Amino acid sequence: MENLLNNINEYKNEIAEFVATDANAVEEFRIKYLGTKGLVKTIMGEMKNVAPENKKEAGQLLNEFKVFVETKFEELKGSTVNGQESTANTIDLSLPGDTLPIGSRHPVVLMRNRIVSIFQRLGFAVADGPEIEDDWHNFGALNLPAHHPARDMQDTFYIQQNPDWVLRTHTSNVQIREMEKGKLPIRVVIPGRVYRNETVSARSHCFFHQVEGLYIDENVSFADLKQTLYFFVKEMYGKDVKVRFRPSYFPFTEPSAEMDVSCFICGGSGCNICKKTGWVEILGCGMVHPNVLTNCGIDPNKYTGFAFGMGIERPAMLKYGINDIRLFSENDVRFLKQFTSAI
Ligand code: 2U9
Repeated sequence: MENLLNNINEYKNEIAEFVATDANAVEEFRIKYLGTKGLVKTIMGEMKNVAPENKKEAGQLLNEFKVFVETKFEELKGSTVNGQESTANTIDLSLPGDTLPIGSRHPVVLMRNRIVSIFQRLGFAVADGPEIEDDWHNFGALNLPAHHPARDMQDTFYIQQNPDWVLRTHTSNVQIREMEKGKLPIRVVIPGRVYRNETVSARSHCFFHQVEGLYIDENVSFADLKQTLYFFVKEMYGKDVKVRFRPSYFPFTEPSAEMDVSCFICGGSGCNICKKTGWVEILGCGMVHPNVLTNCGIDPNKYTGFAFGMGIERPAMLKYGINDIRLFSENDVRFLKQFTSAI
């Protein structure tokens, strides 16, 4: 037992000092110490000569020795790669790592977030719904029955497999779905992508983004609509901006209006953006048509509501000086990385 202990300690010193300069030396180490005729196996064989009362202690010693040799072997393997001295021990772990490129938000997302957060502060919730929609939710319920001439205002993409399905032409389908839930009052904004079968050019695209809003409760009036949109405009375009409403027509609202703001580029004196008028159109709005309420199971004698809708691309183009709407969907990193913001 004494002998075994001394021998093991000697071997340990020898092994600790072993240096491998290449893969061959590592293999030599393995054969010499861990191979079938290696030292570990040989010493294990000596166990039969150990007195029974020492067997337990000797077994522990041998196991520790085996782990010691195996650990050393792993170290040697790690320090040489394909016969070359590895760089594993020469890497300076305190050096800073490679920096990851930082992404940026898409300008449509930046503008969407700005618009939505203003309405959120007024208590509007955000709602979402399908982009592939049936005829009823995109048209019928919105007071646009089949063959209504106003359907032509929105060139529609139809789904070939099912003539009842369309790519939604506005996010109003989500308002309809919210109203059908039958839970009142409703105060929601719906940002989302919409599709129109239009020729793609620098000024218009076959898909774009909108934010629409809907507020339905007892006693909601046109004055509430105006006040809400005044607040939005002041937050969005600044305290000094002027606002005007023009009467308009939408099948789903009555009365309907369009809202202009004094040109935030030239301040109203006239430029290319406002086509020398001093005004820029920013949204459409109106009181929800009683037929639309009835279509969704809401009593128009008890409830009234207002709705509004605005595009996102146009204000984003004005804000960021983007002159071609197609840039939004080309995903050119040189374009995208120009927009950095915390929101
Ligand atoms: C329901 C009832 C009424 C949403 C409205 C507009 C007027 C409008 C356009 C602005 C620019 C679309 O992106 S755009 O081309 N929208 O002018 N949208 S009222 O009215 C609704 C919506 C849902 C149930």
